[in-house]
Amino acid sequence: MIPSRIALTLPLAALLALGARPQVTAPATGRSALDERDRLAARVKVEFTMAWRHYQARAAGHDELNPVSGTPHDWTSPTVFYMTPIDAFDTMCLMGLKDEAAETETLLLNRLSFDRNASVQVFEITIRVLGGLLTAYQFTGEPRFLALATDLGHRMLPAFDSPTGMPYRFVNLRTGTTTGADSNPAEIGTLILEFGTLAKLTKEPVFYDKPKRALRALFARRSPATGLVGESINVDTGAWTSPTSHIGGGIDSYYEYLIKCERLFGDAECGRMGRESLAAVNAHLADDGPAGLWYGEADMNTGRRTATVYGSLQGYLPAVFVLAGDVGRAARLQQSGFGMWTQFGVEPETYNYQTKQAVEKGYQLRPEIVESTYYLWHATHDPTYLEMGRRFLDDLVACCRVDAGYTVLEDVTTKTKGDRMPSFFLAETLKYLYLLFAPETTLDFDQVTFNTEAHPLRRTW
Ligand code: DMJ
Repeated sequence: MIPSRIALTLPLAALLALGARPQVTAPATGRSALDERDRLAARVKVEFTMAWRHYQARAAGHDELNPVSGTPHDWTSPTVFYMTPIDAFDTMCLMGLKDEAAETETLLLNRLSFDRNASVQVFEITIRVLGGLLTAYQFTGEPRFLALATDLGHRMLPAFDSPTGMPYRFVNLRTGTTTGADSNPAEIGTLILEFGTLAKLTKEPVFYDKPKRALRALFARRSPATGLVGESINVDTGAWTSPTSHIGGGIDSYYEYLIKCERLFGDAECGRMGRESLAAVNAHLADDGPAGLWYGEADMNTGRRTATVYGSLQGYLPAVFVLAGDVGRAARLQQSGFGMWTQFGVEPETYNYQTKQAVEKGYQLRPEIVESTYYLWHATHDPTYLEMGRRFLDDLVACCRVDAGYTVLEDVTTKTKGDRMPSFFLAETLKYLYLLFAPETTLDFDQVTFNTEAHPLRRTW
């Protein structure tokens, strides 16, 4: 039972002064609130275990589960990466699921081998597999995880051998052949946390230097007029192939990694590039009015507004604002995102915040809004965010839970179900929900930097 409501706490009052507009009521604090958090954490753990067991029953040895049809889905055939186990492993460790973690560790150590004639997407494999292997190593101390990560890192290094230093999108793990010169800021700029950690752990600086050079090359090509970047760029020529700027998919985690690069490695140049980029974003992409704070799209060269769409991927930005020290802005943007969620009962992939209509109506079980809730909870200890998290959990159970796990929605307005449980649901969505409710001793937020797939990297070097 959720305890009785109490008056707003001081941190929230401070946020209100900054313009935040909370619409959820705060639950009680004290012993009963702690009990309630324990109960919610236990619920998340039960849901994770249920989803994992169904993956094991119907899709073991494959990348992902299609939970409605009860069939497996593979990124490559046969799978190279065992995407769900590798992505979910550190969540099991954090939840104390010892049997599941032991079984997964054995599977990964016995089966993973990267000497494959397979062309893989550098960004996805870095954030899910390299990130997962590095945290598996840091959680277990098992040197074979680091050896696998090192092998994978070496096999992906040829991706950086473009004339600009910005990586190609795809690399063949056996031959080093690269393809995909038309790339984007997210795929170019979301590599340094994982490769950089590998550099520190192996003492091979090349793993840091190459993604850092890519970040510099990308930042140098921002518009001199606005400071914004576009959404696609050719890594051979360095020319922008789309001038559309926004904070969503294709650009999103570039901003995130600039800020986190300074947090994890103490790299002040990354921090400077990150803060400059966020200032440009706030100057040209923010729409701040009576309908709340939103971030839309603009032409990178002129700053002219080209669309007023936000969406589920954009929900990471409050978390980045928290790390950058702007908690007031984070709280206001989170409130907008929460309004988008509650309008439909589950958020849509994209949403026109002027017309208040869903544009792309699907929901991919994405974690970003939960991730920002966890960061805001950590920054404010405002119980409003616990209540927000409870709402997300209830809605996920009501709308996305099926007999054999959790599924994406095709349409949040009708709640029509799709048939996929992406690996990030276990790696991120349920992990952030669990950490929101679990005792803070479960993971010391200040000692870790989450990669964009929610793998918590620690500065152990
Ligand atoms: C994840 O793979 C990562 O969070 C990535 O940064 C964005 N897309 C998905 C989750 O939505």
